[in-house]
Amino acid sequence: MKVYQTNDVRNVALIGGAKTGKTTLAESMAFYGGVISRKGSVEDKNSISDYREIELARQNSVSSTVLYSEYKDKKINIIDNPGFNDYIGEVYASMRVCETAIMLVSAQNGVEVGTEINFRAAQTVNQPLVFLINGLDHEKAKFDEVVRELKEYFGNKLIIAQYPVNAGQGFDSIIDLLDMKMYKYPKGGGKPSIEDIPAEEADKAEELQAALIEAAAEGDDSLMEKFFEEGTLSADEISHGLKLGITSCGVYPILCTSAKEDIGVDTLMNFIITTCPAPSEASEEITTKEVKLNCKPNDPTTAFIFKTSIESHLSEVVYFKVMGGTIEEGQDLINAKNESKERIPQLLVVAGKNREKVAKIMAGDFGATIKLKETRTNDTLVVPKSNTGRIQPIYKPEPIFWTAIKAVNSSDDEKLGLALNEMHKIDPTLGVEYSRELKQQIVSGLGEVHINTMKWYLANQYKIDIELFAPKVPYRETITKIANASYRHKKQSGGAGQFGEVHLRIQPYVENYAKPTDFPVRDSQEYVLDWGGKLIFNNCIVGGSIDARFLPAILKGIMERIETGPLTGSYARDIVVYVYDGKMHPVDSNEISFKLAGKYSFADAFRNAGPKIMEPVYDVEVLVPEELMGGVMTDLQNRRAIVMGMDPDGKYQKIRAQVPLGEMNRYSTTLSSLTSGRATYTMKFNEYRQVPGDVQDRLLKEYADQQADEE
Ligand SMILES: Nc1nc2c(ncn2[C@@H]2O[C@H](COP(=O)(O)OP(=O)(O)OP(=O)(O)O)[C@@H](O)[C@H]2O)c(=O)[nH]1
Ligand SMILES: [Mg+2]
Repeated sequence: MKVYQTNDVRNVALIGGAKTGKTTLAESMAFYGGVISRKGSVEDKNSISDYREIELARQNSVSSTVLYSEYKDKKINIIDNPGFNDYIGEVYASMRVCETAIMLVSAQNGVEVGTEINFRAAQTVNQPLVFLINGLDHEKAKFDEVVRELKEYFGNKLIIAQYPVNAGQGFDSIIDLLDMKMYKYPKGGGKPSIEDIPAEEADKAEELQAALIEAAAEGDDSLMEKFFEEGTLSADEISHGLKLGITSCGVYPILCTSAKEDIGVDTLMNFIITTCPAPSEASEEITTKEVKLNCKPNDPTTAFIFKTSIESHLSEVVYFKVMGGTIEEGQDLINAKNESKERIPQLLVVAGKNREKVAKIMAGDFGATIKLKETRTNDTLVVPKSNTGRIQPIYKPEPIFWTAIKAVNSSDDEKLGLALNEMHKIDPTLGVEYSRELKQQIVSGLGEVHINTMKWYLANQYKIDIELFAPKVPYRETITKIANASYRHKKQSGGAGQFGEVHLRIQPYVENYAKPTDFPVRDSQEYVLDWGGKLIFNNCIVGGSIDARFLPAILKGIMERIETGPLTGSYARDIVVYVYDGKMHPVDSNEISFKLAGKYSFADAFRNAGPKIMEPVYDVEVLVPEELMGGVMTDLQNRRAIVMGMDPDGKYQKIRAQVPLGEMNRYSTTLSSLTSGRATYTMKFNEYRQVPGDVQDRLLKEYADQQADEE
């Protein structure tokens, strides 16, 4: 494989809604560039991009694929992304390393859910974008209408740079507004013939070009001046202006293709190499050690790992972008995270399922290697002795779906743990966590389909049968009124005896709670509990009824009890305890006796202090198209939500609500079916609140039934 120089590389991410033709386009680009000798297809299950078993079975992309094409002595690295929402983590990873994202839009369907979601993702990370209307050979293709819709949704930064002459069946010609030529493609694909614009298209082409030139000149004063003086700009000048506009996210050019018929693929690649920013033209990277990198060969050598995958016969493959300097086979590097050594055993250039060796990879370009010891996605490799710091990590979307998981056969438990960890390394958006409190293994992800994909891998690749079920809710318990209790622990049959008696009072903890007046508080200690809330422990002993040395034992007894509240076995919180009296025995009193007396007197008092269950309440923000708001609101109200407000956001409304966690199980799936996938949401813990009476009754009954089952 040839070594490409920095300026001869372009990196593009193919993004967009599901089934808009990303994989087909990637195949067509690779074929056109001669990287593959035969064009495969998604249907025939022989594309270089959708090659994984799960992708062949489902006929859609499930993870991103790295490949490339060659055009006019330049290398175009391509990352083909899955379109389905739940895989948006892959889109973020590819945008992290590609200077331009190409957003495919179906010429038949126009703006779809996936278009909106990918656009929002691009905006989140300030990603330069080009729109590509694909499928223009389709009998229902409609270019002008789709452009209108795109502008309506995404604003006036969109500008036509190419348009189809005869969209629909028989589509074969594109007018390029940069060089004002018509590209006519032979049937069955191949090189287009370049022709003058036909007379009947001249007016339209000129009008559209004028708008394009204006957009191109916008970001550059000298171009603007020239445009005013001469009334026009050359193709190179338009290209230069557009490049500035693309890089600053000020312009989104619109291009057109039929990936299936290989029409416009040549003009697209030409646009990429002339008008999309080169790696060194994109905004600079600043490492955690404030080192600035501009994808220059003489920058300090730095490689950022943007993807890890497991390939059956190669074990782990890591994909990286060289952010500065050059990387050679056999080179010794260190991981900037912990300075552990890594040697690059093989340097590979990947095109989907195919790999080739290469001697050297220059700044700006992508490569892959295998058998690294502990370097994975989001890590940075740098040269030994001068740790120039880590590259900013990939944007990580928050999980919206949680489930508890366990192996059907407990003999698979350990295997399941290892498999989940491995899957998390490959896909950081798949969260894996063991909750000690709930005693459940919890996995989280970006939707139910994401979790089902994990299930598929566990069943088919790891051969583990699993069960998924709703995670438990981490309830808390507290009290609502003051109660006193006392307990005498006494054991005096044979051997050394045991004796301890404790009198205590408990009171709800709130800020500025009222102190008692009937006994003095001699010493007060405040404990912030690991599970939230507080315990205040007061020594109010007068006259030495209990020795000070027994107080820690009493506290210990209370702490044991507070971990398993009497109502539902959940942690208790927000309680003030006053130990105000008790009794000792001159011989038999010891720590264990006072621990038990503390524990049981506390439990007694708790039962009489109006105990209440508290539930975690989350701040939930739902972004929903205005016209679908009604259904979403009704559903939220059925979940005991308190709606805090609504803010308009373009064509959307942002609903802010507070919702108990117990009501949020599988919310992403319900929201998706209520809105055909057009709404998104985030949730963040806010606070614990007491549950309403009917909910408390239900929970008490559930816990009692569960205790009875266990006995
Ligand atoms: N008529 C027509 N069909 C196309 C075109 N591009 C893709 N298709 C078809 O559309 C379907 C989806 O194509 P893919 O390439 O798998 O789409 P994708 O965007 O990669 O899909 P996901 O990865 O699942 O999001 C396939 O049946 C393709 O043959 C096109 O330009 N014209
Ligand atoms: Mg695909």
